[in-house]
Amino acid sequence: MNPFHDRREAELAVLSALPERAHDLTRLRILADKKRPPVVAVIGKYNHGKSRLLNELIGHAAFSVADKRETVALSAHEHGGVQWLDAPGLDADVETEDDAHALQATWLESDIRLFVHAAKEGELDASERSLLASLSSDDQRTRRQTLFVLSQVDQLAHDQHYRQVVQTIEAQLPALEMHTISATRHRHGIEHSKNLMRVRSGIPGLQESLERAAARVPHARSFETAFLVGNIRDELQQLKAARLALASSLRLGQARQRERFDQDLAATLQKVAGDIQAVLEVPGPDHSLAPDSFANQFKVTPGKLERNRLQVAYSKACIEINAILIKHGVTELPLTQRTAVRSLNSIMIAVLGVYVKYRKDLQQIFCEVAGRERMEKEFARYFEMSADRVELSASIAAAERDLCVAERALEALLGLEDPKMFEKTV
Ligand SMILES: Nc1nc2c(ncn2[C@@H]2O[C@H](COP(=O)(O)OP(=O)(O)O)[C@@H](O)[C@H]2O)c(=O)[nH]1
Ligand SMILES: [Mg+2]
Repeated sequence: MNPFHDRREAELAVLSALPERAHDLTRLRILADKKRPPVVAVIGKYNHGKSRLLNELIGHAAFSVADKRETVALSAHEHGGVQWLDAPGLDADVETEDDAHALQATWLESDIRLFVHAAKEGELDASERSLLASLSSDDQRTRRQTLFVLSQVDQLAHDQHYRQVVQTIEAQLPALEMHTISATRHRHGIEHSKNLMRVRSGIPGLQESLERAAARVPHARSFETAFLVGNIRDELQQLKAARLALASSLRLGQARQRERFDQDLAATLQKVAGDIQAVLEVPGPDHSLAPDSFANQFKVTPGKLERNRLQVAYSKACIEINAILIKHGVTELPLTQRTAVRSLNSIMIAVLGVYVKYRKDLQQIFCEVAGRERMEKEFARYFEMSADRVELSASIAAAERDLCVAERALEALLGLEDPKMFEKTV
């Protein structure tokens, strides 16, 4: 059962794990459209004869041809079972947002790219070479196809000049076959029924190459789909592994920290119990229980001495326990428990209270099992509420959320690989 409603939802799930894959996800959506005809797009600088070439290939003036910058956005025309895309020229000096959009759309939508360069311009410039290199490496990656077209060859009057330009450019091309064409000759050949001229215009040959390329498109699309999905899956699996490792190491750290705290606390409480026991196990009567009289107000009495001894033992125990708390970062009461009386805002007071202790109290608190267990429980509770521990828990929660995002993206990818999953709901 696919947990995603539709393709968009699955895409968003992948996107939230890999936002930089937006382009690939859009491309995958385009590839999933089985009814889409092969898409041929022209790419090249403006005024190099792209629009006119398309018109000659289609057989009528579907796209506007001009000496100035004409095509501003991407325009499309369907003919002969092929979708033809005309894009504005690429020119670094007049680069506009339209150009960027058109180039982006060309990259997204095209199965076959016709890279057009006018012969009269001579060699390829740096931007053309770099674009050709990207196209050709993309061809290798995705099995899309780029054809290189040297256009307007009628403008090179001398054969020697023509051969020189062809040679120069061939040396610049990254393993691409070159199609030399002239739209003018093609038109002339047709209009004046000069078949040889028509054939020699190079356009019929280009048409044949395009037909062969179009026949390869279904296979290329399956390949590209599998390639992109595989690529995204690899990345998601790595992401998932990294996030799993982070979450587990944080959780392990959290458990170890708690273990060390519990051990330190238990050892300290045991030592304190021993010390208190020794203080309590003195022979003779318990003078601390004898109340002071008004007459003895300023005298040292056995009762006062004993209560003093107990108080010192109690304070010593508190100081020892407090040292362990501080060592483990338990330094302050949580905000919600603080009072206006600063001196009372200590965890020791919150757990043990402020009253003077008698032997019975010290016995219960420090030496009896129930008392020890109560302290362990209470101090551990404050440990978990300490700032570092709270922050650590929050990091673990975030890491676990991130892990879920990666896991959900992997699940969503199954739907993107097999578009049938969404067919019922679309
Ligand atoms: N001589 C000659 N001119 C051409 C050829 N192809 C296009 N042109 C001219 O070059 C100019 C620009 O053509 P266009 O197709 O609009 O170029 P784009 O900007 O790349 O689309 C127009 O004046 C076309 O008539 C050709 O094969 N030979
Ligand atoms: Mg144009």
